[in-house]
Amino acid sequence: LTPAQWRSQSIYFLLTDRFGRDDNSTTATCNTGDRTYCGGSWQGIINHLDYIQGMGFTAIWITPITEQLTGNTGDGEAYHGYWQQHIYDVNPSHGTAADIKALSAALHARGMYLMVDVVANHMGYAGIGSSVDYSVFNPFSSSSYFHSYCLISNYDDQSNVENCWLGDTTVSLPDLDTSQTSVQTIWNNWISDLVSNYSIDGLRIDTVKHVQKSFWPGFNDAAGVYSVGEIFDGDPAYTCDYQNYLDGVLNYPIYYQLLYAFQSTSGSISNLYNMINTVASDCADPTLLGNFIENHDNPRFPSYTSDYSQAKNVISFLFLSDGIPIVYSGQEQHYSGAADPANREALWLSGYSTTAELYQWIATTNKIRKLAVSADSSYITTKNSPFYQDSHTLGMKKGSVITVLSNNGASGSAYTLSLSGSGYSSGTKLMELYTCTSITVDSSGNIPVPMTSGLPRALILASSISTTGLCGST
Ligand code: ABC
Ligand code: CA
Repeated sequence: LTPAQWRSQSIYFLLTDRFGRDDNSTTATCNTGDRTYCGGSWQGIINHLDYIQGMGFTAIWITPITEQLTGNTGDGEAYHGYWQQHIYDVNPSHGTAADIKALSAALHARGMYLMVDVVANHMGYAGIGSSVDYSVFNPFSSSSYFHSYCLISNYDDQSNVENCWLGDTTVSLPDLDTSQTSVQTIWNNWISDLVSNYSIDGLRIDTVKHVQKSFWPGFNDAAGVYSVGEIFDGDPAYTCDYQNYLDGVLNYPIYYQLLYAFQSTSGSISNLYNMINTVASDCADPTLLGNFIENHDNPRFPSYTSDYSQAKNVISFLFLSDGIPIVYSGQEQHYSGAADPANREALWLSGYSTTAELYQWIATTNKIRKLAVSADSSYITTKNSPFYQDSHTLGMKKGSVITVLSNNGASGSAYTLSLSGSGYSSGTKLMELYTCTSITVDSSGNIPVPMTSGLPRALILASSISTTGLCGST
């Protein structure tokens, strides 16, 4: 799938080990603190695609499929998939190559897509970096393919970030010398074959900032599909530059400001407002970024606040601003694990509840986004523009959809917001899509938006909802 085709998709991100099991158990224990395999598998994902599609997702992103170091280290097992040793084989703990192909086929039969996480920066080794037995790797079976051992010690020094090693002294992440032509050739051939063997539609690329920028265009081209890179950094100037080398990047700059704005009722709306504009100008194409508020590396949103209204606001933002929305498995169940490894709870323990409040909120929000896409062919490439802010409220407009967010929280009172600056003229008829309330722009050109309980609102021209199935239309 091309970048242009990915723009309108929505992605459900899961750790293969933690989403679904072959036996469909909803009780198998999974103690995150153990950092060991819990029994999820590729077949287990196939078994529960209805659950994912029921929220309106059109794609899944799965953790790396390559064969990993085995055994239990002082840092646990390689259940997450980022400690690879054999890149031409798949992780037998998750199933077989045939299972991955079956997953891909099952997704495609539903009109859904497969995004796979890949790692080009490093391999994984159980032991200190000074005593790695390189013969365990396939390929890269000699030290000559790697940078010499040093742990990353200074994140402000880009050459240290690129040429020294991630990991610790218990599990090393031997750092490939990606400046070598031989290493580049192996990776480019590998990614090209991987994408075609498993009919992969897109890539999430790990540890992008740890490899020199000039490596990425060749890798992205060889993949031939949309690639979104992980640059774990909240500075838009730093992170956006990578979009000049890869189709997309994960939107860490927005992640932080979205979190800060909604983690409490006193979060800064204006910092988020400003960051929307900064990212739109610093990044080459904000509509190709990957938006998220949770992932497997950071504390889950409910570990900061248990408030459901705040959780709904951040979800609405992910779907109704520029970029591709990404929801991390468990977010829809309001899981609250904090730092790695606590944020990697098994989804099956929720019983795959489709009545969960956020499951339903995501389903509705996905419908709203799909309505916007179908009502206006330029919606998805039209830049989101924030146009209103007060100390608790943000108003933004993307194409024909106005989104109003509030950080007042669930105990916020009911009031009518007089929303100025929308550009709509007096008498324009709108529909609020979460509550199906008709609203008419007032004589001063302000929109009287009924607010309550700190919940978000989404407004569209009343005339464009027919036939969408939203708000009783048929
Ligand atoms: C394991 C254990 C942990 C234990 C750790 C030492 O070992 O599970 O409990 O604490 C994989 C596994 C992890 C595992 C690691 C290391 O490997 O999933 O469980 O941790 O063995 C990606 C993946 C991630 C994966 C790897 C490695 C990379 O998403 O799941 O981890 O393949 C850095 C990397 C980033 C990486 C992340 C985990 O570490 O850059 O690619 N993620 C600063 C740095 C970032 C750094 C981040 C976290 O800290 O700048 O580069 O990410 O360490 C903001 C700034 C940011 C700053 C943050 C903290 O503050 O703007 O720059 O990030 O304001
Ligand atoms: Ca590196």
